[in-house]
Order: sequence, then C-alpha cells, then structure tokens
Amino acid sequence: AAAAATMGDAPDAGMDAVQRRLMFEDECILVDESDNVVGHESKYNCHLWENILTGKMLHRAFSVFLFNTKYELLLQQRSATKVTFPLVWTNTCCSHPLYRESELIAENHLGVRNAAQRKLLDELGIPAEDVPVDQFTPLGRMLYKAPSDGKWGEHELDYLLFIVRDVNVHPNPDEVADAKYVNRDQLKELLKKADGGEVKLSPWFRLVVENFLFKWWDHVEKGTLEEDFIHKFEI
Ligand code: DMA
Ligand code: MN
Repeated sequence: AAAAATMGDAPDAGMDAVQRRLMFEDECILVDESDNVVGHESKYNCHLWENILTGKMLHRAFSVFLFNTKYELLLQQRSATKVTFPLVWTNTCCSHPLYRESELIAENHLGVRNAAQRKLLDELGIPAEDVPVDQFTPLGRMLYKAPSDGKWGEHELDYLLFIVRDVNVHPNPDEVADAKYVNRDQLKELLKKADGGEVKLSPWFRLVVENFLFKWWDHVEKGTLEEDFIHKFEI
C-alpha cells in the first residue's frame, strides 16, 4: 500500500503511454530571455511546475497559425491524454523544436520551421509538401509562464509562425480530439463560450488572441505581416 501511495503521488502516475514516451524522449532547447541557447533538458523536466517555479526551464517553443485561402484559421482541441492542457482549444499546432541538429539551425529560424513541419504531420497528418518550410512567416516570440494543473506548466519563448495554405488534414487521435476552421466571427463565438465556461482555451492562444490575432489576421489577408520581435507576459 505504501508503494502504491508513492506511485500515485509521482508526477507521471497514470500518464498516457504515448505522451509518457514523448515526455522522456523529447529533449527541449533551454534558452535565455534573448533566445540564446543555454542547454537542453527533457520535456518532462521542462514542464514540471516545481522546476518552473524556481525560474528555470525556459525553453524554445512554437505555435503555428495555419489559415486556408479563405483566410479561416485552423484550430485544434488537444486530446484528453495530453499531459499539459488536455481538452483545451488552441491554435493549429504547438510544440518544441528539439535539441537536434536539424531543429537547432538558427539561420532564418530554419530549426523552428523544421520542427513545425514535423509536428503538423505528427499531430494533424498534414503532409510536409503541403507546408513547405519557407512558407512560414515568423511573426514574433512570446515569453510567457503559465500553470496547467498543480504539477505541470509552461515556461516558454514561443515562436509565432503564420502560414496561409490549403492543406490535407487527418488528425492524430493521440494528439488531437477535434479540429475545425473558424472565421473571425466563429472565433469570437468560441471566446464567448470560453468566457461562459463552456469550453477551455489554452493560455498562450488567449494571449495571442487578446494581443495580436485580429490585427494580424487583417495583415494575413493583405499580405503585409510584420517582422520578428519579443513580447513578454506572465500569467
Ligand atoms: C508546447 O505545445 C508548445 C506551446 C507553444 C504550448 P505542446 O504541449 O502541444 O507540445 P507537444 O505537442 O510536443 O506535446
Ligand atoms: Mn513547453
């Protein structure tokens, strides 16, 4: 009984097998607030709130916002088995460039672009040829810290990558519970539902929606997106 109690208290107790593998195999890139690489750490250690609370574990991440050529934004609802932020609605795809040569390439943010292409296939079944790496526009980097539940959270420098393409989508149920395109009015409806407690939104998606998204959506349509910069938030 004592052993069972100990196991029950461990942060990874009851973790889904697919997500557990990623937690220990994925090696995230640790950065300083100016995005210089300062080390690497397992996805598991990077997302333990007790580590984040000590001010450590800032890591590089990306958030893709994919629009079709009708300028509708593809959203996903995270699967129930995600360790952090299960079942929340969020932008098209998020993850981390990993500590490997192809995803550390600094020139033109190619490492982050490669990681985005990898995860669009993994999470949403979008073929690499539908999302050529040179088609992503990096709009900025967002520094934020946010708790998920008692044990888990995020502390990221998050690249915001926009892309306008018509793509094939076949969501991977290990990662994604639901996916849908929304126009501006439909997104505003979803925000109302979130305010009413009917659905949950990810904290990073909310930051982007509240600070940039509608302005940038206009630029998407006009083809006048702005250049790279860093924004800092604490939530
Ligand atoms: C992490 O996303 C990145 C952001 C911007 C929150 P995630 O939890 O979906 O990562 P992964 O898909 O690798 O589990
Ligand atoms: Mn993260």
